[in-house]
Amino acid sequence: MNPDKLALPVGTTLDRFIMRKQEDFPYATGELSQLLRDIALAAKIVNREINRSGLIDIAGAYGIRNVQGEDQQKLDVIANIRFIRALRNGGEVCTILSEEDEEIIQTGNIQGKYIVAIDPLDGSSNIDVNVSIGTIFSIYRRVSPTGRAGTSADCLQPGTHQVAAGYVIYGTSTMLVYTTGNGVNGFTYEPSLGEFFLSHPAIQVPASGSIYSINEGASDSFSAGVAAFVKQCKDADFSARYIGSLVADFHRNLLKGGIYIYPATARSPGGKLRLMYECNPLAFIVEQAGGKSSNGRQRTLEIEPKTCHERCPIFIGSRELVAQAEAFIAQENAAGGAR
Ligand code: AHM
Ligand code: MG
Repeated sequence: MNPDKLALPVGTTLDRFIMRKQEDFPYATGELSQLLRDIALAAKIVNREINRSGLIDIAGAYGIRNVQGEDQQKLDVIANIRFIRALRNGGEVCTILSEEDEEIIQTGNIQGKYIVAIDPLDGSSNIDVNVSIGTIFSIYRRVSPTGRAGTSADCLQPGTHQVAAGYVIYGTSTMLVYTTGNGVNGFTYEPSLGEFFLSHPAIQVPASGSIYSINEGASDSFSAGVAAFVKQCKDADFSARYIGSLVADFHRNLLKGGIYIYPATARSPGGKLRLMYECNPLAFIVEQAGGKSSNGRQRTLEIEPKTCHERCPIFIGSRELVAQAEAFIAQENAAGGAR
């Protein structure tokens, strides 16, 4: 009997996939590959901790106190610690920009060539109610010389300079999706083997779609262009889908086609989402998948960042829908600005 029929192959692991991709570049040193593996390792640990999130609230039952007798910290803080530790131990990253830390973090790896911007646990207000959450990351090559600490200039590069970006979605299953600028691939975590396996090769976002994702609770303060675009979506019988967890909303629209919008609103006049570790990584991924991302007027990846934690409006997803939203905003501008 054919042995292949007795035991089906399990598929391509993330590690093997990363190694194969590295072989495509004869001068690659393997440092970026190592960095991606470090992120995947931290993601597995965070996944384990998220899966116990209901249990660790039960005092004593599942180790609410650590060995030093300290109280368990909130999961977003734990995720931050896990990713920072993995990147520090990996040695390839000199500086980290994290949503959880006001200042940039020096890993002490002064020879490290890379910078990571990360939102360790996005949508963390959803943890308590068992809704999908995610990690978003972006990787840059440092511009300052090695041999000393990284600088804020290393962290303030436009999105076009990203060498890799990705996200992890902790959902019905856990997935890691990433790009190194040569298409987008998705990997699903197999918990019993402790491995991510290639499950979504060469992801392409549909050119159009019939899903719009925006927090319509803020509709009173939408600009005229945003309001007109949303009306068009309704007139065209689109479905409204808004989880309130960026990675989950983005991931669904990436696979099914649609548009995610977080515009300027009264409560968040400059938009809510952060350019460096929310908008830019997802913009890189969506473009690599054939989609589009903009702040309504300008391609997200071309925004020149001024501060590490700056925010921007975002319109992201299927390219035709984002282009239509931009057209409505251009009309609004021509008509004299926001209402
Ligand atoms: P966070 O970084 O504090 O978790 O906030 C980001 C989250 C996104 O995941 C989500 O898309 C958005 O905030 C939802 O905001 P709102 O509740 O204003 O619609
Ligand atoms: Mg966030």
